Amino acid sequence: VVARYKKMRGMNVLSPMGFDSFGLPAENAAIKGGMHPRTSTLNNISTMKRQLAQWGVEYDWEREVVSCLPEYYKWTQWIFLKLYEKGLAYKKKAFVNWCPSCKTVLANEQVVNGHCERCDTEVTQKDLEQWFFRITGYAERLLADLGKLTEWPERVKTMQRNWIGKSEGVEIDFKIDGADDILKCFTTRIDTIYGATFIALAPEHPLVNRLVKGQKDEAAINGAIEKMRAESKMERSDAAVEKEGVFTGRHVINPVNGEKVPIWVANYILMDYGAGAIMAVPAHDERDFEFAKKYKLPIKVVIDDPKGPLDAATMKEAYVEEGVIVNSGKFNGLPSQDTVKKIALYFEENKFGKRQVQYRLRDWLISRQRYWGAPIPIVNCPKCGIVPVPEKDLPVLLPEDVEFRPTGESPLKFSKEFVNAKCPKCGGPATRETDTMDTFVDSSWYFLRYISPKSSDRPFETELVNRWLPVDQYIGGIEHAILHLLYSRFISKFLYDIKTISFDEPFRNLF
Ligand code: ANZ
Ligand code: ZN
Repeated sequence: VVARYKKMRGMNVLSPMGFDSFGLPAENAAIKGGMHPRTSTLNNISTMKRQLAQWGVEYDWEREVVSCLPEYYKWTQWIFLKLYEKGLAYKKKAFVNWCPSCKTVLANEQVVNGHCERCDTEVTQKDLEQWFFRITGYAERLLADLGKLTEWPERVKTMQRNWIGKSEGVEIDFKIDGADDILKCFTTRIDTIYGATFIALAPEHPLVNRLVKGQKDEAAINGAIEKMRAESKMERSDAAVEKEGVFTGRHVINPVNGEKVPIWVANYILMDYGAGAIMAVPAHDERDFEFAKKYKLPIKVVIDDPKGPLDAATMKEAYVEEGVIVNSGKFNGLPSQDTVKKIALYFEENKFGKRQVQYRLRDWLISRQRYWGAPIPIVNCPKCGIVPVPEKDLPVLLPEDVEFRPTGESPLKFSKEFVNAKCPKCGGPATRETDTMDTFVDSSWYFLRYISPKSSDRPFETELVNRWLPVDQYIGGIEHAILHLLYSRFISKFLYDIKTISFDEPFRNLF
């Protein structure tokens, strides 16, 4: 409708259509139908094209893009290589989301309330070596540039803002009593430092073992910690879940008053946020309050309600609002909100810690142990290590004759012909990377390909792309808010940075 209207107004309209056709949905459908994903995908494409033609939808079919064909995914692999070249694609071992039904890892963005975005199975954690894109390096720009997107729905921008989750606070260096170690804690409420009555560490915190070693009930403490480690991340981040913890027998020194503060390990502290350790202020934080009540830890009021003083002995819940600072030495009487910065500076001057910005956003996990995707263009050489496939050797073709049913390992692993390769660097025998890329990588740049869908020597024609794009009118569902719409913004910014396009936001108007 929009395209037709604009055309009738005499505008130059480019209205293309294409098929984002790699990935789990297409592959799962093929398995269900007992067909090869290629056959079933191409069949579906021709059915859809016939239907669209019958409706009389005016698309420019000369510009059709099909992401599962080599002439397209060659360039998806090219983008991977460019990211690798700039240090923005890397491999690391980490606890990652695993869907036991789809038998593959998932990106954080593909886990919805702890369940797989595709099949709704509960996601578990697995310690695996995987490929990531360093989207966190773009966190600040992805956040700040939301301000440029004046024609985007507020709701989508809010979802992206929350997903990126910027927090400004202080990383405190606590000295551990009777040791040389420093324990770092991240807080957004440094104004409550005098109210810290215990420290809480994530059960996975690297200092835990050293702290507990030699304590008289070491075995019991370790048992309790093991139990917490076994709880799922999903459970542990749920505010409603029962708080569990154990005292390590050790203390830190609070730098502002020299007080000894006991160190606990607690299930509600997550290792992959902030420092994986907190100063707990039960009087002013709900979770800390619940924990302190359960384990009979002291509660100390340091922010008073302007409506009347608080009494730690009778408080029924934490007071989490702003107020007047009390019981806090030289900061007494100051308004809590305006004093955060002052105390942060005081910490920096005295080398008690430093101001820090944290993001919730994590790097984008892009490798999948599934068949129907673009192979990651990497060769592993016993001599040279990880070696990128040279651009001239692209595409790395997806083999057609493999058993593609998911087993938990990439089906490409079982194709000798695919796996065995020559190292591009030393020419010696090597093996190919067998994971495929997340289908959201394919769709993070397709709008650029519409401009010159048949270019065979480059992903897109920069000059034409700069003339037509950013997209004037983009239409899509809310389910893409923190997936496709975030990934496309990231990849556009990257392509802008390597000077292949002249704009760094891909979609002007979003409906
Ligand atoms: C002391 C404090 C006092 C806090 C207070 C809050 C209220 P956001 O806004 O999400 O960044 N925190 C820090 N790291 C954590 C982790 N790894 N796992 C669980 N909780 C963590 O929240 C920052 C606050 O969340 C931090 O500030 C810390 O608790 C907690 F009255 O520190 B606060
Ligand atoms: Zn699944």
